[in-house]
Amino acid sequence: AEDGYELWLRYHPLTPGQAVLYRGHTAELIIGSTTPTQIATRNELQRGLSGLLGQDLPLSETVTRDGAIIVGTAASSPLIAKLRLDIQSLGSDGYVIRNVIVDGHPATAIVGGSDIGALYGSFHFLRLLQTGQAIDHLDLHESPRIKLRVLDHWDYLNGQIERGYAGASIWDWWKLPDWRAPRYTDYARANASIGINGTVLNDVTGGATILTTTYLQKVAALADVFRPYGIRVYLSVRFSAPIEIGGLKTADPLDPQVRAWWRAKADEIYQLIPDFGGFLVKADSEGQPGPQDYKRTHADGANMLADALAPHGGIVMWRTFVYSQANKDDRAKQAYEEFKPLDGQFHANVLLQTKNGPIDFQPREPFHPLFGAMPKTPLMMEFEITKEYLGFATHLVYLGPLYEEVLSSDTMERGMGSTVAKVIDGSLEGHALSGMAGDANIGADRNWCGSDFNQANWYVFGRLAWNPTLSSRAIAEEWVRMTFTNNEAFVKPVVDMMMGSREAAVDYMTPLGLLHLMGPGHHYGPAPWDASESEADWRPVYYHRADRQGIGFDRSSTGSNAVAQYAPAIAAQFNDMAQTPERFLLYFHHVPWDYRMRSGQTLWYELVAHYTQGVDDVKQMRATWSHLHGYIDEERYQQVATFLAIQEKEAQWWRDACIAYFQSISGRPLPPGYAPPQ
Ligand code: GCW
Repeated sequence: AEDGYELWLRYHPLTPGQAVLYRGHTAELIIGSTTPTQIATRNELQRGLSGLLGQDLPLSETVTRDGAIIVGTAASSPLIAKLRLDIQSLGSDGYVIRNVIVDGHPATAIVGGSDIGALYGSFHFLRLLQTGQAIDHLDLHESPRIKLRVLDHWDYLNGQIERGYAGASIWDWWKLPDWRAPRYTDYARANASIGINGTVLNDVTGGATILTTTYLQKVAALADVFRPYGIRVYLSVRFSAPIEIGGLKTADPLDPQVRAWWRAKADEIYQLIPDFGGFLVKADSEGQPGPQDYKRTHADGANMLADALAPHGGIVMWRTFVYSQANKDDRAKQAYEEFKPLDGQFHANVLLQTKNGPIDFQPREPFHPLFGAMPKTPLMMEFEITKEYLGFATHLVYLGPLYEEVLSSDTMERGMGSTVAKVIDGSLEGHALSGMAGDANIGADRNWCGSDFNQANWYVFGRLAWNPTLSSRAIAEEWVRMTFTNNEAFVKPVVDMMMGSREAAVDYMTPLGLLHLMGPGHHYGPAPWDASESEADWRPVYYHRADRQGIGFDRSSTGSNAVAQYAPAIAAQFNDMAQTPERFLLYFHHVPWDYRMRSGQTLWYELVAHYTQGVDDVKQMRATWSHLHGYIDEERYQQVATFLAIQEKEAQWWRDACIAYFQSISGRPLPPGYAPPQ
């Protein structure tokens, strides 16, 4: 049965027409099998090639015929050393895939800067076959632009997942360290296939238990499984752990005993896990403990942990998602206000992990103003892969365009072209450390992600972490071909559907720069009317600020002045209602209902039109899918069809609820021809 377990690594037989393309180039496999990574690479190639081509490739020590595939590194293989391929500049994770001649025989060389590079190259080679590309004129040179490509799991030790919509955690803490479920290896394969090289196993708001010896042994077992695939483990740590599990009276980062406790804890971890990656920290945010509890700064806290890890080569990913004082005038400003003054104070092994936008993973936000504002500090991107605000498991929303929109935004930090991608890959300011994190959507469901299409969001995250300038459309196409079929009649409409899906969700949930209209707490479905509880800044009404005159949050110089956190040229643009891109209009301005939009319509009519457009787009997605019956297996086809029906019903719910509510505030008539709820 097609339960989606294989993800994009399906390796089902190619059609005879496709297989014929590869026949002359897949005659034998020459690959070392000394190290665990080499063995993993060989196993993957054998599994992939025999699955795709329907026959096993003979292993060989030397090139004996045309069409050999030679895999390895110059250091591990004299045959490869003799090829003298220039791969130095590509670094250890990089690789070259190239057609060469060996002893008169045409061959394909997959050469890594290290064993891991060769593993990445092998996955790339398999992808070429999976996506039906020619392999007879290859000269590919690849290396990752970002150093740390990390999944953050929000998994609690009791198996629950914060914002998880795909079942329970895949980490079976009760059976670890003895039972190493085969799924852990499949997890590592899937991640390595897209270049992910780190995983934070536990939630950022969990307790300190993970740092006890008992749990560290379990963590070490997972690290052992992941190591051959180039994946390091990291842990989220609770700032007050020295109190909770260390018996100390304080967690003050400048207290010598606290510092000694963390040093000893780091030493213990590295005894068990020599290549441990480091710590992720959520501090002084949403009730979490942190250095501010002791009147210290984020830099004091991060540096203390960094110093404990530094002797072992570990790093700290310190989150900038701080969000503490309920009555600040504008939540969007807090991170910049707290962190910007600390630029230059962080030790060399600290990255500041910053969410893509200033609020919280909304369907659309402008890029976070910290990108481009802290030149002396490596900023790490945090994207949310799990669709907390985007319809959980069932809504089909491909996040590639969201990620791409943020990465290609221009911060103007050093003039035009200072994109967010260049800030986070370190190239703009010459930082050696760089990183991208994705809050994982993985759970124990058979299909890992709660829906087949959610797998694409894990995939696109990994591909963009490898190279943040890739096109999300090209990535979608790769994924569709690998996950479903190479049949063009299927690929083209499905890629188009994916590419439009995020804008559809923006339209039926939060168009024109609105955000956080979701029901508080669960974040599913519309509740723009919600003004409950005293913490006013957590409620939808606080974000949209609709009144009789208009709607939107004034962040211009007449309002909270959050615009001033951007570079001057961008601030000037966002400060001016007429120049603000309409997709961000109500994020930056409180706009009269009768304001004329670029279309010539009033804001009120335009708002209604966007909501209706969102519903129409989902109807179109459903229609597209209904024409694709028969191209893929029945199981996955039917589930997608059913989920799209749910999405259409709920898009309609969003539209009707939001328009009814906003009309009760605006008092404006509905546009002529508006179809009321059925
Ligand atoms: O988006 C919010 C989520 C919380 C999450 C928090 C964070 C891990 O609603 O569930 O907690 O962000 O990123 O810290």
